[in-house]
Amino acid sequence: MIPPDHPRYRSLVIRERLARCAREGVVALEGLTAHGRAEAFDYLIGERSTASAREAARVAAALVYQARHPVLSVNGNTAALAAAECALFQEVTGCDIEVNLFHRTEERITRITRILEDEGATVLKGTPERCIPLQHDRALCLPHGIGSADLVLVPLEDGDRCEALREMGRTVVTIDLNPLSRTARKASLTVVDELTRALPLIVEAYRGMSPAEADTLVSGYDNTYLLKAAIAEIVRELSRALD
Ligand code: PTJ
Repeated sequence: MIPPDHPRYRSLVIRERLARCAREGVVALEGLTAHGRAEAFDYLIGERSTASAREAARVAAALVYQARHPVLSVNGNTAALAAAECALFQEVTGCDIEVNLFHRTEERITRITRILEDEGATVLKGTPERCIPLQHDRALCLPHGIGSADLVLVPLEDGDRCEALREMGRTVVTIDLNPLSRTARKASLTVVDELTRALPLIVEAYRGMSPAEADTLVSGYDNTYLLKAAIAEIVRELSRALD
């Protein structure tokens, strides 16, 4: 039992949830190390949505707004941390949701689908095909889902699929606390923020979006500039850390 007045209460509750989800087979064991790395980066940005993250979230909303067929790709960590946020994202944007796993088993797909559906999401189903030129199981996608998406939102991604999707001409939006990760650098747009903070920011921006604002945001953004701004915010946070 974690005492609610513990100074790191939220962080400890989230760790406990991820550990339980790992025991239940929803989160891959490797997902726990991915979470640890993210926690470290979250410390560095001050555990808050920075100005550049808020700007990136508005651009993400604009890209989704303009997309013909946006798909939110969900893995084990994303389902364990943010199933409700994913369901709300779908309700507001009308996107498809597909479960796509690096450590793929049918049992994990079923469990993750159930967690999303319990929160009210509709999850695409069907027979996957090797739609992406990759050697591992992330190649397996639904032809009517990621296979035909023009935009794929890939939170907590592991790099090579992002690159392959970009080479296929798709728009890739990622949410990743690590501004230096391969995904962060290869994506069309990276929101350097914690998943459960970033998704609601994108939803909020989407709700107020107009076609003209979407045009302005999409034509004016530069992912490298946003990543450099995120790094500058980390440096500023560090320089104030012990004041
Ligand atoms: O469920 P599976 O089988 O698809 O596997 C999922 C994992 C996460 C194990 C797999 O995708 C993986 O190994 O990912 P990586 O290469 O560790 O990359 C995950 C990225 O997401 C890292 O750069 C982390 O910093 C980032 N990340 C992890 N948790 C969060 C996060 N970014 C934002 N918010 C988080 N909560």
